[in-house]
Formats: sequence, C-alpha cells, structure tokens
Amino acid sequence: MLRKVSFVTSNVHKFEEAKAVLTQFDIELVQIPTPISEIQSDDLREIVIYKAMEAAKVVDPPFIVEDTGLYIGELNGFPGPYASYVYKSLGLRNILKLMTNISNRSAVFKAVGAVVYRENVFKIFESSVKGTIADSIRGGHGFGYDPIFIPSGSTHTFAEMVLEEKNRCSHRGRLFRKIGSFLTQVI
Ligand code: ITT
Repeated sequence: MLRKVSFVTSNVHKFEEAKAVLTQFDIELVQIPTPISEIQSDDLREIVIYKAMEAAKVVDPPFIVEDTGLYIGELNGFPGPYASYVYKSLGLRNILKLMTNISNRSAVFKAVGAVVYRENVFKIFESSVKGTIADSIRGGHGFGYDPIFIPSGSTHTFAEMVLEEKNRCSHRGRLFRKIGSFLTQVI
C-alpha cells in the first residue's frame, strides 16, 4: 500500500530530491510549503527540532523537516547552518573570492532530518558528504551551492549531475534513504 508522508519545506529542489528517493520505498511524498519560523543556531539538530515543533502546530504526522549546512574547512566551518543567508547575501562568486589562494578546499555538506511519525513522537537522522569547493561555478542542474561543490570520488560538481546522480552520493540522498527504511517500519 502506498504510504503518504508530508515534507514541510519551502524549497522545491529539496522536495524533488527527497521525493525521488522515497518513491523507491513506495512512499508518496507531499510538499507542504508553509513557511515555518526558524531559530538561528550553530547546531543543525537544534534548528531541526525547533522546525519540527513549529511544523507540528500546522501539519499532521507523518511529516519530515530537514535542514542543511555547508562547512568549509579553511573558513572554520563557514557558512555552516547559515548557508541560506550567505547564499542570498554573498552569493557563489564572493564565496569563491574568499577562497582565492586557498589550496585546501575541503568542505562537508551535512543534512539533518526530523521524522515526526506520530503525535509528539519523532526521530532524528543525520547524513553528510565530504568534498571540495571548485575553483569556478560549474553546471546548470540543482540549486544553491551545487555549482561549486564536488563530492569526493567525482570530478563533477553536483550541478553537473542530474538529480539521480546527485542523490546517489549526496547528503540528502543518504539522509532520505535512512528515513525511507525507517518509515517503512513505523507507518
Ligand atoms: P526549508 O528550510 O524551507 O526546508 P531552505 O532552502 O531554507 O528550505 P536549508 O535551510 O536546509 O533549506 O538550506 C539552506 C540553504 O543551503 C539553501 O537555501 C541552499 O542555498 C543551500 N542548500 C541546501 N541543500 C543544498 C544542496 O543539496 N545543494 C546545494 N545547496 C544546498
């Protein structure tokens, strides 16, 4: 039987990636684009738990909320959980400028998801992918930092991959595979 689960996110790209993964678990994902107020915190788990509590006021379980951070090693983990603000205010070109002459370009994408599967009952999942920051903006797929993030083991940025390829190795692909196998056990 097809199970229906909501994903509370304003970001249609995140939704499309998650939906493609959960389909493989016979789960139909529905986007709830209702804006949810977010707290500022250095800790993705804290942000996600708050998001889940806010979403629970307006959405019925089972539902998922997720938050992503990009951590650039040589910039002391910048922009971290402030990825959205930094993307909008600085943009990719200025981030690359900040990294001029930096040879260690290691970075990590981290995603944390909360699955609220019954009234007031939730479970947290985390995933990450290591990679490097490209020297230039490359590729037309994806969104956000995809044109400058090269996952380890690849020579392509996420934006040079189609959605299925990105999902195979991305923080979100990994996260939603964990969430998918959990959901098939509890709903
Ligand atoms: P919701 O909170 O409504 O889910 P959001 O876009 O604010 O949507 P996040 O806080 O999780 O989502 O992500 C912050 C930003 O990080 C996002 O706006 C993108 O610029 C970037 N980002 C997140 N996931 C990404 C990915 O897979 N590839 C590239 N950039 C990503």
